Amino acid sequence: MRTSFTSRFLTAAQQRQEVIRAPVFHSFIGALFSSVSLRGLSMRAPGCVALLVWLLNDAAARQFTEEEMSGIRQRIKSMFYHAYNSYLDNAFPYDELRPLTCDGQDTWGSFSLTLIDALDTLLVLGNRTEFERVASLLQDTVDFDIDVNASVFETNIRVVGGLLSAHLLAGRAGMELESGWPCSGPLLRMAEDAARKLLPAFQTPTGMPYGTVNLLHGVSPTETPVTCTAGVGTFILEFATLSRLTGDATFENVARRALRALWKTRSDIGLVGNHIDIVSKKWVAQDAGIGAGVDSYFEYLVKGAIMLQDEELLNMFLEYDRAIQNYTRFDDWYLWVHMHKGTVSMPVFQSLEAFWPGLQSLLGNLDSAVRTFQNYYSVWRQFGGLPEFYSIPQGYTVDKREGYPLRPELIESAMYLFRATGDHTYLQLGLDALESIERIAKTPCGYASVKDLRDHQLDNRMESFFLAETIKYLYLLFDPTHFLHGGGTEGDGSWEEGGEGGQCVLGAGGFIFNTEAHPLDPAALYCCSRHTQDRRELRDILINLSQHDRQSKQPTKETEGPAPESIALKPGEKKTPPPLSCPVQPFSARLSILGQVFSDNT
Ligand code: DMJ
Repeated sequence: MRTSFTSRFLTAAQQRQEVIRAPVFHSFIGALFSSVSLRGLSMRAPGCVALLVWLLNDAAARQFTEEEMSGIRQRIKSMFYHAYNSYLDNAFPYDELRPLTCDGQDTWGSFSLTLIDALDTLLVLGNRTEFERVASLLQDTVDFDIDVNASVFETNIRVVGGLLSAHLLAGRAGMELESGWPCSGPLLRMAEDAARKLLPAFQTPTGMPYGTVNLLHGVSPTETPVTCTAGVGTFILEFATLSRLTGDATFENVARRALRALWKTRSDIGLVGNHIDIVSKKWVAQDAGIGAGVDSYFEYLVKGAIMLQDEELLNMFLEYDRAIQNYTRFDDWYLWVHMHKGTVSMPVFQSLEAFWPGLQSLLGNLDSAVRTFQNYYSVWRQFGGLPEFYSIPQGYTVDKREGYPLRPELIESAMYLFRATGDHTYLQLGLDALESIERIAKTPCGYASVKDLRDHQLDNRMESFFLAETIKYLYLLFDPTHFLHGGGTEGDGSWEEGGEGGQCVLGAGGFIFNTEAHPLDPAALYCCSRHTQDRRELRDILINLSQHDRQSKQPTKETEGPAPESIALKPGEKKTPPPLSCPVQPFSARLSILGQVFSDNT
């Protein structure tokens, strides 16, 4: 069976050039909600895969009652609190808990990463009081003015994403909100503060960012220009959210510039590699695939398209997807191929790739998503977890990549597919995951990464994504009427009001999860953009009026424009709010400010 798979994908590789790449036109809405699978069934394995799918479906014949699901939700909560309390007791204010030695360590920075990453999970589990306590604890204790070299990518998805999400959920948590929320607020200011520290990384000739930045001093002169693809293309969700909430376009602009620069580097056959030199634009690692180093780039094109209703991002993804389906997909597995030649370079499934069926289901490509999920689920069942790398022809783990660091991706896909199909197979995976993790990874002090799935050796590490993502997706899988699923139509998903005079209807358009599972609310972006637009119009009026006033009083150098503003702040410098910073001022109040300007000048 293994040999036959190898020969099948080699044959398929030879046949690849004969695959008809039909030009397909999709309207924006149509593309989001209809299937755009571009390959025929010709390469799918007939017998063995069909049997496997049948067997797995048969296993899924088991139906979960509401009572069982509620019991499982309680078990997931206990899992969360075992890990969370242990982090607080033994590791805070360090970034992470070390679950074997029962202490803490800084890993991705020095900003209590686990607490920031876990904050919105508290609310997802319904713990408003602890959410509120931690939100204010973080405001008092976390400082981003630190001499630390931090990953631009990780700081963005975990810290900026976590704070933005907590900011947007603060209303639902019943916290006291400052006037102007959701377009202003202390957690939003923290997110902006952290993101501003990342901006120096984007000041490159191409606009593609460096991988690491010192939070106090900016990019080191010795910093390597080589970074991974996901490190360039995983900013649009957080940065567009920041820009649209605060009215400062800088963040969205740098994220878009990086995306456009990366898009231009794709190969003639429409693929991108794994690592790129962001100064010379040369591809340093030329393996193309959907896993480590690339994964969230594709995720952000799709989710960015949905959150921002952005056709440019969607079209980029659809073009990549055509090439991915043509060159990398074999029997609903996705392999690694050479980005220029399309020849197979690594017939390996990586656990990070397990987000793909969920992403495909967002695009409406359900059939293919279901089949790919079944492939990945078969690996889970073989090992009781997903090894980092799995050799598809050999049907076994890859040397030195046998670990399972409690990643969320397969559970994440199960959540999307259960929402899309209602098939209880996905609940079964959830229960398997819960039981495996309890059995293999639980320690008296938390949950430990599995170093080797073959003998269940453990590593002294509990990554922050275990609380931010793995447990959150697991809980949401078993809570189909949770407000994060409902978009205001199901369960307790009642809409929430915010903004001036309650004019923002929040949560109405559903939520988009960033790649660290932090939910973002597109309705808030829309609402605050409207206020920003009003504010800009008002500012333009004021500038015109004051220029007119100055010109009439003294002759000036007419051609002199405003000094170009640096996008980054100097160390220790704080951003001063623009003179008209209240985002939700009623129009009548703005008129009175206008009146004030007149009266001051007269
Ligand atoms: C998370 O930090 C994010 O999901 C990221 O995109 C990929 N890796 C981990 C989880 O596995």
